[in-house]
Amino acid sequence: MDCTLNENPWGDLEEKIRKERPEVVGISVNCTAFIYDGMNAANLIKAIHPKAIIIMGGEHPSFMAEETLRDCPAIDYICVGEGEVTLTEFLRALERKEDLSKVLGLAYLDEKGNFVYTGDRPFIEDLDTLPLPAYHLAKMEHPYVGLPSEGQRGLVVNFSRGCVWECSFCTESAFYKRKWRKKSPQKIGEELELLKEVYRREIFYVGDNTFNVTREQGIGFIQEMLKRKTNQRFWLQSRADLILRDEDLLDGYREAGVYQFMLGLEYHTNSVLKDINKRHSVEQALKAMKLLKKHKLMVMATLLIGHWEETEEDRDAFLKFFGKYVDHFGLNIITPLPGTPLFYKMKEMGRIKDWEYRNYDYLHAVMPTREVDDLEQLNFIYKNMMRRYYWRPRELIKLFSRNPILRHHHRFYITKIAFNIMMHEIFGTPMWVQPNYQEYKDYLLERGEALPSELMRWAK
Ligand code: B12
Ligand code: SF4
Repeated sequence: MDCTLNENPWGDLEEKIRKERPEVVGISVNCTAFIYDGMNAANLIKAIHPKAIIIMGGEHPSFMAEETLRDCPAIDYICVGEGEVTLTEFLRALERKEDLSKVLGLAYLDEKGNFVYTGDRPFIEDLDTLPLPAYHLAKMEHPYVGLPSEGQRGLVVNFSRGCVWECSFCTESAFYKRKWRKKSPQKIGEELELLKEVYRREIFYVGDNTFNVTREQGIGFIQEMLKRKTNQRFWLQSRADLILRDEDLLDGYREAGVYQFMLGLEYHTNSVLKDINKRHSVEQALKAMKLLKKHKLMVMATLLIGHWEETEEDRDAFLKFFGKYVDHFGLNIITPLPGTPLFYKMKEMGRIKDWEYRNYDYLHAVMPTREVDDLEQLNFIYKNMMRRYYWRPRELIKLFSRNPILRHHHRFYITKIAFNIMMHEIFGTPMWVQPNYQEYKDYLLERGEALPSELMRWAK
């Protein structure tokens, strides 16, 4: 059940649990910002069906297993790390009433309330051994199961896991312990062909942290797509230094259907890049952007502002630098996401000012800078940078670009995302949820005495 697709998520969840009385419920929480909703869901499930065994997985609970278990006693187990094998063994052990402490990758509190971690689950070495994602179980025709900027023809797919670099703010290299594993180009081709034939999907955001960690993976992908001629389009994620390394493959990528590379370029000064352990230079970033343009590939940059030493002049230079080359960008505020090296360092230095995890979504400042101590002021500065970027004539012209992808993206960004952010700021409308989304506490109020009163006390 993907609650983000349900117009009445809390009610639908309650109804499903009451009807199906499941023995085990798995809850997925990837974003730190959503951890409280995961806890609310666990409390609701436990209250209406106390026999249900609840296991939670995903990045945030993996990193903060003990904290999560103590904050929400309704959660019985946490799957730490990759889920496929751990969950299978967990269910098998439950069924056979075997000792769960022998199942690697589990965290729980024992009868005395002591925290138990059963040990690291080894990573799945060969991702080809996994079955295809169960697309037939997903609501593929739902309007939200698409690519926001590309609609129903679009989809997010995943062909590798992890990354071998170690940027200080990055949860994924921490989650996958700097290990990179991939599906073979042939398996990728099979999946894409199925998506074309059965689900009519033609355009993909490949959510891999770093698509081309090895040249071979890029070459294999290009060959496979040229061979299959499925005529699909791709937006890949990579790094500036890898674009330079694989310059000779860029035309091949384009011919294979790639229309855009998203690069984590982050900032325009080498001192900040060094500080966040990015391991590429500003010069490399500039060269990579120019190369992509030369090979008629679009440049999307993900960027990070809000660094400790940052000044107003830095922000001006930042906008000038990136505004010149990128087709579009994802502007984020540096966030000490639990589990990252940045989190532990900032915590130790006492720089984290806001511990409300709902704000850990890259859109809210939770740490001050040397110059600006007030987080609200930083949030204002951030929004102002967005405005300054998007209201330039150069960007507004893109609303009418002849490139349909760029045109759609800008129209989507300005009418939907920017509008949602504005509504969030003015009216406090929650983000990332359905337009008629009901807050959990409002749902409890509406249900009144039909639900146990403790739920309101535990609600987060
Ligand atoms: C695709 C994606 C999106 C898509 C989502 C589209 C969709 N509906 O699928 C879009 C672009 C919309 C998006 C938006 C956002 N995203 Co996003 N996204 C991703 C991305 C790239 C891939 C997710 C994925 O499919 N992973 C592949 C699967 C296999 O891995 P997994 O989900 O971790 O699951 C495994 C384990 O965690 C575990 N597991 C997970 N759940 C469970 C449950 C149980 C019961 C068990 C046993 C195990 C288990 O088992 C799984 C298999 O091994 C990840 C980065 C990444 N590579 O994971 C970021 C990521 C999840 N996103 C992130 C963020 C911050 C956001 C936004 C808040 C950003 C923003 N400010 O706009 C929004 C939130 C929107 C929303 N409502 O979710 C962060 C979260 C970081 C954090 N700790 O908070 C991530 C990790 C990227 C990052 N490091 O910045 N995102
Ligand atoms: S290169 Fe990207 S995915 Fe890899 S560690 Fe850095 S931010 Fe994370």
